[in-house]
Formats: sequence, C-alpha cells, structure tokens
Amino acid sequence: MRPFRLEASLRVSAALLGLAVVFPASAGTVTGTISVLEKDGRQANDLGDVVVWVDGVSAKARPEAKPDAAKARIVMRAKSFTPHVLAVTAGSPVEFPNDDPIFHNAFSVSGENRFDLDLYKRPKSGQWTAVAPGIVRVFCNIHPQMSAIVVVRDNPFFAKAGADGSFRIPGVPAGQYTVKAWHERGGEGSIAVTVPATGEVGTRLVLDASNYKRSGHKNKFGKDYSASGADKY
Ligand SMILES: [Cu+2]
Repeated sequence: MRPFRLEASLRVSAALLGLAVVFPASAGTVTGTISVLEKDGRQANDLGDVVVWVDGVSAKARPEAKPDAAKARIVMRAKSFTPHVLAVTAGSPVEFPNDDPIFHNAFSVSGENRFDLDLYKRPKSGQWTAVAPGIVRVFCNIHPQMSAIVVVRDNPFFAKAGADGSFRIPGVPAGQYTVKAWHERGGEGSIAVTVPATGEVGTRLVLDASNYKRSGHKNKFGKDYSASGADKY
C-alpha cells in the first residue's frame, strides 16, 4: 500500500502545481553542464542552443507531457527563424508564424520529418507536427541564410541548456541511461548515468566544435539557391 500512497500523493502535488507530468514514485534529477569548445579552445557563445536528453527511458512520449509543447513555435522575423533550436516530443505540433511583411517558407528534407509549409507572409502561420525522433533541419526556400533545428525526442526527458551550459532534467525514473547532448557545431556527445530514486545525479559533457566546417544546403527541390530566386518575393 505504501508505494501506491506515495505515488498518489505525488499525483496530487503535480495536479496542484498544474503540471501535466506525473513523476514516478522513484525518480531523480539529471543535472550538469555542457561545454562546447571552438577551434581556439574558447567556449562557444551559443550554449543555449545545446539540447540535452535522457536516452532509453521507456516512458511514453506524450505531447502534453511538456507544459509548453502545445505552444511550440518558431517565429520567422527579420529573415531569421527564432528560436534557432527547438526541442519537442514526437507528435507535437510546431507553429511557424511569419512576422515579416515578406513571403517566407519553412521546409525540411530530414527523413520522416520532411515537410513543406509553402509560402505565406504576415500575419499567417503554418504548422507542422513532429513525426519521428531525430534532428530536423529547417530552411526557407527563398532565403538560404534562414535555418532552424528541431530536435525531436521519443520521451519528455530533455532540456535546452542555459546560456552558461547548465541544464536540469527532473522526474527521470530511477535507472541506468545514456545522457546525450547535441549542438549544431559540436555534434553529439554521450555519457552513462545512473539516475537515483531520489535526488540528483550530476554530469558534465564536452562537445568538440573545433573540426566543424560550415556547409551550404540545397533548396527544397534539391537544387542550389539561385540569386534571382529571392528577388521574386
Ligand atoms: Cu524566408
């Protein structure tokens, strides 16, 4: 009876806090810091674009598990996607409102998450629903400089790092997992962790961006962006 009561009391607490996540009775917090080292050994200045996740948690991915998942959005403004990096669970809708008075498009050719929202301008918005776990690279078919990344996960245990590289993922069911971190230039890194039944486990990961080479991308037809294309809109 005792474990049931404990769980029941946690459910009530979660309900009182307005949280959609029902933490299991035995759950710990994964916390830590991610570093991304650039060519000259200095720290990257966009650590807030690092996504950290706990791999292999059997808890089902539920779009409602993250309180803000239903409102996930990437705004097109001043010929740029903001935020540049977003993390959601598979099945979550992502809105792409255009805040510019000119046409933009959002498309991806990233595997199962391929999509194309066509052309629209302010105040219209488009929506895409994340399909499969993975890294989704989003571009605009008119402006080659516009890019965003959506990290799609199969469980709700993920976080974006803070500007200082710190992160915190609460409510992870106790057990042994791999924690992974991903950054656009630093790539993916991973480390094994044992999540305790209560309390925290600290971890630290360093991603190496020193070998990163910037490369261009094709438009949604798999062709090079033409200089004249942008003039049409
Ligand atoms: Cu555009």
